[in-house]
Amino acid sequence: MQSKVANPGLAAAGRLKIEWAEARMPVLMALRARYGESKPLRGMRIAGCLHVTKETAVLVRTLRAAGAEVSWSGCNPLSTQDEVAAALAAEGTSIYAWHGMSTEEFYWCIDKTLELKPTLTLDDGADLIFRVHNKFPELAQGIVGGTEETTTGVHRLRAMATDGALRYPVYAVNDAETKWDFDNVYGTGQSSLDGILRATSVLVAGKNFVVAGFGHCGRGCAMRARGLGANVIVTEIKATAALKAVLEGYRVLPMDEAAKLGDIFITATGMKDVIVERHFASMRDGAIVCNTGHYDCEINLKDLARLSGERTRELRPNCDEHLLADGRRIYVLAKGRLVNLAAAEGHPSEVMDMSFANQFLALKALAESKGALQAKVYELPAAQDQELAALKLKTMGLGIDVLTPEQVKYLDAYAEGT
Ligand code: RBV
Repeated sequence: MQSKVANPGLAAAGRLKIEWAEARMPVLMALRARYGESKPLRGMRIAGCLHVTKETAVLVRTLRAAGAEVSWSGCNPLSTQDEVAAALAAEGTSIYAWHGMSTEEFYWCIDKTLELKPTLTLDDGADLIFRVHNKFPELAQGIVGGTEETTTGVHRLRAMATDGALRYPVYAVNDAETKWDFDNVYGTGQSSLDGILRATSVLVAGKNFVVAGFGHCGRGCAMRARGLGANVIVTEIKATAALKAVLEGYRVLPMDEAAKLGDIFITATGMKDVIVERHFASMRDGAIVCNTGHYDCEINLKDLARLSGERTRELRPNCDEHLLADGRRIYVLAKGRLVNLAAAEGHPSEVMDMSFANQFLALKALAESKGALQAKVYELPAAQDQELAALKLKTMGLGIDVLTPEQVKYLDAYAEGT
């Protein structure tokens, strides 16, 4: 077992964080208990590339308890929780991750995990699977399949599959209802506001809060910002999404207009160049700008550096001030990287519980697939969502109703109308 972390001495603190998460992830813990004996992942070697957080540690422990050998890296240079990485290394997981790494180190870490010669890959943003395809294609033949955690990654993998470039089957974990309709909305909503608050401590009430993109993540951010009393403005490129935002009661504007009004901006689009030079040029003094999309390309920081002549200072942790020629100040949080993971702790454990239960079951399905799957992007079975949601409700002490046989008959009846 090999690893490289920031400070192995942080392991004890990391264990406490993981313990806190385990107490809030009952569904994943139930899977650990259920499969700890039968070990359906025995013989599997899993290379994972996903934010090294306390919740991810609960997943890693569960994969190992089910018999897998694991080698891990983070999927973002700023999202690793160093205590957690130290704790995982101390208990024998091969892990290469530390907070604040360079891009070069980021890829070095991924390449180290591939030395395991994985039979399964787990991605968040598809960087690992791209690495296999582009740099180590010879590894693909030994890989049974992979999983992908996030919207951006699934989008790209689907494009690869359409082009016939994908070499092995991938489960789109993101597309499970118990993932996207919870993690992306409530997880992103809460953790993004959490990141903004930790980095700035500003009052949100009464502020003009601009959300770029009204997908699931943007919807969560808008909802939580409104809950704190902000005037939410939404920008969109898709007519139906914009219309939904309008009917939710948000103001919808093009970014060119919103840029002049916003006090706080958050991008949640998955697209590059959402906030560029002309937007910075029209922003108010003191505007706060951040991103919660997977990649750090949504805010064009090169444009901002040009405008500020690089007159930049770190005013607070995760909060850089950029001074423009006319004296206006613009604050960028977490260097334009995922604000919820870089400036806070990522999504809360309760919501990652279901996302990572889906990850676990997807990897188990691949391990048991015995070559039955093709090199395509697959969705998880819808019935699994109902099972996971039912289990989650049970752990919350909540019950639901059951249809009577008469009602079931009524559901599909077409012989009679009114
Ligand atoms: N995400 N993980 C965490 N606490 O471990 N928080 C967020 C955590 C994942 C989330 O599932 C999302 O799809 C992805 O990070 C974006 O990179």
